[in-house]
Amino acid sequence: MPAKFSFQCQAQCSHTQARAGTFHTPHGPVHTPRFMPVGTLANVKTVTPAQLQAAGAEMVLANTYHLHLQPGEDLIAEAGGLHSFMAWPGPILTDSGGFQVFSLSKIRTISEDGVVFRSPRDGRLIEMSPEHSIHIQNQLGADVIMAFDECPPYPADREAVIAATDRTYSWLKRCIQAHQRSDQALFGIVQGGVHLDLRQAAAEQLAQLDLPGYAIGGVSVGEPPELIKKIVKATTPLLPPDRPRYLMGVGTYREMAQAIASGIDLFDCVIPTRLGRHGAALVRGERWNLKNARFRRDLTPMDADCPCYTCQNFSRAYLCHLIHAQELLGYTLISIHNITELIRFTQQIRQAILQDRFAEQFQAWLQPLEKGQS
Ligand code: PRF
Ligand code: ZN
Repeated sequence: MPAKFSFQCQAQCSHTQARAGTFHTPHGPVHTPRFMPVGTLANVKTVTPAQLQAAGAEMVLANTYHLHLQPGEDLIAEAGGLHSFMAWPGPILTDSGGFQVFSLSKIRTISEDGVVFRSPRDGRLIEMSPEHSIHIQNQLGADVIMAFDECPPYPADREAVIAATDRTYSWLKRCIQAHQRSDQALFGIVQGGVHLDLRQAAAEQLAQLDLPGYAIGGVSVGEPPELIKKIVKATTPLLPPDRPRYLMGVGTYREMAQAIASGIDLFDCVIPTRLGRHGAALVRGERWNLKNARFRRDLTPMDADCPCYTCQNFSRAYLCHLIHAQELLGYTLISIHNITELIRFTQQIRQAILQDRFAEQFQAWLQPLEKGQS
């Protein structure tokens, strides 16, 4: 662990693997378990940093792939790095671009060396290698940077998953070699698809490298949801207990509660902001479409118990009106609520772990999904 980082466990659940911890970074602490809002292009869509802070955000995400394409890491470095460019004073994590290259670009070639792809913006050919990704992330200056990995699609042949998992490991070693800054923590990523033996072998290999943190990637890519739980449960026991663990791209109530029960500390997901931009709110575990006629004359707040700016000041009827009129404020207000809601869910779990009441209080979320539930 680089000197400016540390991870302490404050409590361990006596019935599950859940733990409450604090991850210290050069830009402040992250209290875990915690949901991290996604700010792909150096902004959380429609939400200001002040609003994010009020929503309880500690660490936010940004994306190497997107920021390399626009506006470029040179400009961000010249601006003094991501923190000052986007005026976010707290911890930031950048994803490596590994996953985004595979999901968003027309790949030209993929080889041991790296990936060549066409920019979806202007069609130019761009090369991304482990060294290049780390160089870009060193320029961007986030507190946590991610290894450049290959996320195999689902479904994929076992042979193809083995190749991607092996490549992810050899790329990780190159990322470690290339990484220059001691004020940034490099996290490794466990791949292995839905094959538990491959996941376990990868976790054991990565654990040997003594990294400051570990992520589980390659889930939530179209596999049946119950497999996520199995993959996480099989993988976390093989990761070092004194390092933070991050489940990439996961962020529904149920998936987070179940992953926390297996010892996951950090999550990110576009769901709260994507839903917000479509006028949909996460309320007490449900999804509400604020466009619905039932809200048109409803002058009560969305959730009277929610401390967020939106629920404290505005009615369902007002939000329904804004969404119908396609007013931009509507998307902001619903995004603020949704982010607050998922962060608050993880904070409530943290409190429950500290009191050793997690298994009891969150029992309903730890059960498998039944028909009609979300
Ligand atoms: N790798 C990286 N980023 C990711 C993923 C991954 O596998 C996922 C998979 N759910 C989301 N984001 N680098
Ligand atoms: Zn609210």
